[in-house]
Amino acid sequence: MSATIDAAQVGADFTRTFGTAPDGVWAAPGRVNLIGEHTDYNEGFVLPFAIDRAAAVAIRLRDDSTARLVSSYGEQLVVEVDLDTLSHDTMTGWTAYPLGVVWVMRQMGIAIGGFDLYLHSTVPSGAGLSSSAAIECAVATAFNELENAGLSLNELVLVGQRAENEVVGAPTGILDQSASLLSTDGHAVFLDCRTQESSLVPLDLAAAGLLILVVDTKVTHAHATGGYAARRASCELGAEVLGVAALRDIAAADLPEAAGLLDEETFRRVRHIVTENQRVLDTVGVLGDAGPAAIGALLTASHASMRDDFEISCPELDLAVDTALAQGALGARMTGGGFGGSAIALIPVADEAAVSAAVVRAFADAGFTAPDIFAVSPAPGARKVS
Ligand code: GAF
Repeated sequence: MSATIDAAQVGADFTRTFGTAPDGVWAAPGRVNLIGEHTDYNEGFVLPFAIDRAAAVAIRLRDDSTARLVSSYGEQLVVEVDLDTLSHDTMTGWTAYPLGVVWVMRQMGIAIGGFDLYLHSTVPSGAGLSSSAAIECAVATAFNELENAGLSLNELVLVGQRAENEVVGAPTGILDQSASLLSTDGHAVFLDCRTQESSLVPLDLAAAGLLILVVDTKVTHAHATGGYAARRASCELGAEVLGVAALRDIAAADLPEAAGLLDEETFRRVRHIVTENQRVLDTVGVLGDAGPAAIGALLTASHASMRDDFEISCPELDLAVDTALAQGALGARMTGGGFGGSAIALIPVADEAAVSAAVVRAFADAGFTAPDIFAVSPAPGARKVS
């Protein structure tokens, strides 16, 4: 599957499916989070960038209240619903992402009527690269424009997050939607998740002779269940016991005292968030001073913190990171929510083949499913593409 979205093809697939041309095609990218994991819902800092893999939706408005949705994935069955009967707890499968966004926007008073929608995505699902946020942001961007809703990018971020929280049922933060909506080519997005203030940080990997390799371990995860929610609950407990609004308010200097107030496990969860916030700030500083070649140690320290303190890594992610480092990566870490998904490695361009081969070999030797490995670079955010 080609990673690049072919807007004309998506439009043609819409026309073939529904018999008329779409009103437009909108695309929104997946993301790699360079650093700052699980800090978003603790009102802290993150530093993601959009990748050149995206979800694209072709949409045509109808003059009734029917929505018909088709995805290029699988059997291409038409899912048909009456928007007037839509309820936040009845949407299932992939259509929960586009319909969730429509439900939230209608809740906000935006008069979205019936529509036909065709989805094509090149963001692998379950790989920790925000395939769901990519769909949400493409759909939110489309209806913001089609209905002249006038929502700002930060408001669209919150639309996507509400769809994820209230419809899909995943208690996620604003990292993924912010990356998908706020990114521009060649930059990472430095975001303060408390205020939603953001700035663009130049990330010219090629000029430094570097690239970021993604290792999709093929261990899939879902944030609506299990570990993600448990980590969030631990963080909330930590903040409550420490008497702060969010763990953002705890500084490294507070950790010795926190250790005496928290049970051992909650303390390690808190320590990850506190040190990870500092690593994001440090990474932004180092990028501005010495450039990307100097951030490797921060990335690797972030992985160790997620593996040992936050306990969201898995053997496949650890093997990807360790193998890349042994093969000369400047830094490596898992990216995204964890419990599977992808690792990233910052490597010299010349080492791409050797690092990839070493990781493939290590996975085979360990008896793991073969990983998917590809290079990414900072790409533009959500936009109309046709
Ligand atoms: C997932 C969530 F959707 C984000 O909000 C964020 O918490 C991330 O995991 C971990 O940093 O991608």
